Amino acid sequence: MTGEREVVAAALIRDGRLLLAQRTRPPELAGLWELPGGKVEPGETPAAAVRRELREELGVEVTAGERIGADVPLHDGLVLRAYRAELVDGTPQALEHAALRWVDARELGEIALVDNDRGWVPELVALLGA
Ligand code: 523
Repeated sequence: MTGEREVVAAALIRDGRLLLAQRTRPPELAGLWELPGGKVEPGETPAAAVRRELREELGVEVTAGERIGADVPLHDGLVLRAYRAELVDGTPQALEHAALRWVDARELGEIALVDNDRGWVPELVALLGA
């Protein structure tokens, strides 16, 4: 048996704002906003997956920090987990998303997030220092 496979999502915070990325796919998620990330590859640590996904999706170098919020069970034995991330180098660009936005706590409460990421809002608001 293989264990559950993890999907990582990164909470990148700078100057009291959280980076959100607007999905382009699949059609039912297109236009909704998420914490950027993706599937951990076999043999890869979650922290390495955070670094790789943000390099691929945003063109930045980050370090991955502590987990935040609860696990979110997905389809097909996948589990979604959020980690803090710190920007080390570069300016985020929407290389694989429709757009990027840095949101404050109020904007985070109003933007159309993907359902799976909604449960993290209280922890994220606390991190934003609202
Ligand atoms: N989510 C999600 N929230 C969130 C992420 C990064 C991912 O709900 N913040 C879901 C969306 C998909 C699954 O997790 O159901 C995999 O995310 P995806 O598609 O961004 O990961 P990839 O790009 O690694 O997966 P492939 O489609 O296989 O390339």
